[in-house]
Amino acid sequence: MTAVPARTATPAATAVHSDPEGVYRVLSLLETPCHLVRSGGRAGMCHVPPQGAEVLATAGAMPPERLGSSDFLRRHGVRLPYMAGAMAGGIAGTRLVAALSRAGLLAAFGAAGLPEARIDAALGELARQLGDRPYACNLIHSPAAPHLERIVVDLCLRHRVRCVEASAFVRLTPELVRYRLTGLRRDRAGGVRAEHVVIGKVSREETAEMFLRPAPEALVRMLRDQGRVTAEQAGLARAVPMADAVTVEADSGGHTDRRPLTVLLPALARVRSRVARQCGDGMPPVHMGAAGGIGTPHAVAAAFALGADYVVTGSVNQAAVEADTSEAVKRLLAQAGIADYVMAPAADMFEQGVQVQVLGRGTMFPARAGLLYRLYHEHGGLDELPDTERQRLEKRVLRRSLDRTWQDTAAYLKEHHPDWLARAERDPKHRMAMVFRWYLGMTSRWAVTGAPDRAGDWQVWCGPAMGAFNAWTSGTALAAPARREAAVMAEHLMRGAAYQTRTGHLRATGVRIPTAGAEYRLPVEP
Ligand code: FMN
Repeated sequence: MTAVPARTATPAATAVHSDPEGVYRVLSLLETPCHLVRSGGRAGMCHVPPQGAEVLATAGAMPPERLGSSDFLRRHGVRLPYMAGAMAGGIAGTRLVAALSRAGLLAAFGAAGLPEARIDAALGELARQLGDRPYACNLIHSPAAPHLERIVVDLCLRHRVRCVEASAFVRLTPELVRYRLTGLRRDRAGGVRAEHVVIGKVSREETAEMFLRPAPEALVRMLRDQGRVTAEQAGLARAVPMADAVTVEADSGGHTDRRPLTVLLPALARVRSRVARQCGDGMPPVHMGAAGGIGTPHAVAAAFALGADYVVTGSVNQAAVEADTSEAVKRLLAQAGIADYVMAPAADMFEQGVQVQVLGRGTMFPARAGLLYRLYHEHGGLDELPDTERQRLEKRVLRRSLDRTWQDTAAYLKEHHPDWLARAERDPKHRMAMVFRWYLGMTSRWAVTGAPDRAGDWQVWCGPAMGAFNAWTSGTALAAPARREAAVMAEHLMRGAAYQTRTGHLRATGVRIPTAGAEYRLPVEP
């Protein structure tokens, strides 16, 4: 409401726009402040108020890098506070990680479920291609097979991976602590440098807390006594939290507690404040990110409005050109709506009744996997299955005999988990679980390879973020699977979020944004 003195500005910058297209153009130039002014008797938007104009409202520049935490950008050497979370089985593979890293964004390689040789090759490839650019490798907690954590940590150390995304940890393990501690150094100023960055992914208060505190002393002592970390590293452990960042995961694709982000993020931010108070000022701050359900600019903007330092996407990246899954699955994902997801039994924790969120449209997997869990729950072993159920299983689900499935399962267990084989030979219920897990494991593989004769069995981890992304991009260039490059998707999500944030600020000061300017626009050209 003040008249501003004239500034040196181009005529284009001082042009006052009141037509919808002109207003959108001004609002969408995010790198420049914008003003609502009254000039020559009419109100409109401009970048620089013309001489004598009355300024009614102002919004500062809002480039996407201004969202979230600038400290996060520095710590991880990235351009935007945006991360692509891991996708198991190498779906988040070298192509996806490298594409995002080259665009200045952080992405985690999906090491879970891959054999050692494939992780080794992928990390070698990333180190060669990316050098010092940012990227991460997923380290997934494997309580049933702890040696898998050791393998991944050894590979990360060998290939000098500077960041791990640690997920599914219900307690801290020696391997995760070893990774963190072997990166600790004293810097020249007498402080502590943590060269092995840990990003913990959690969905509960107690697991968040363990990442927010320093490594437990008993584990640190054990690693020191075993000579797996030096005495100096053990001594420095209490000066830093276990993680540099904690990703708070709400309703997501794959393993999920399905909590709303609006509940979870503020609750875990309170835990962070409490722990920070208890640990004192010397402890470096831990960034907190938001994951789960993020597939539109509005969702990104909402996560930052809730206080997130950075955002993490997952489901939408599976549809990216660079994702290592089949083109057929990407086409299926492109058709998914916001309600096309269901929970289905998880392969890794089938017996415990753990479920994962999967695509429910275009595949029969959820129903078939549900049948397997019901049969497992109701019967003591394969021999106890009623004939009708057995036939249904063999004809419609496995499409091979139970005997043959058991033979293949036994051959696999003999090589990879001989102790599980011994138990399956003794215990018919365990044998049934192993046979059913064969199906659950194969269904992911059939999806990744796009096996056409098994299209009805494809297991595709995915959450509603995918449907939201499809609805948002409908009728635009990004609707086509071939146009969904991961970095382009990220860029539009972040620019769109900055746009929505800035128009939100203007709205909060009483400015009425015309309908044409209410939404960030995607390119529509082919
Ligand atoms: N998170 C992990 O930490 N490790 C994994 O191996 C893993 N695999 C995933 C596989 C797929 C296909 C998807 C969609 C997600 C997976 N996630 C995994 C979770 C993502 O990294 C990310 O946190 C999550 O998808 C974000 O929620 P959204 O799906 O709603 O975007």
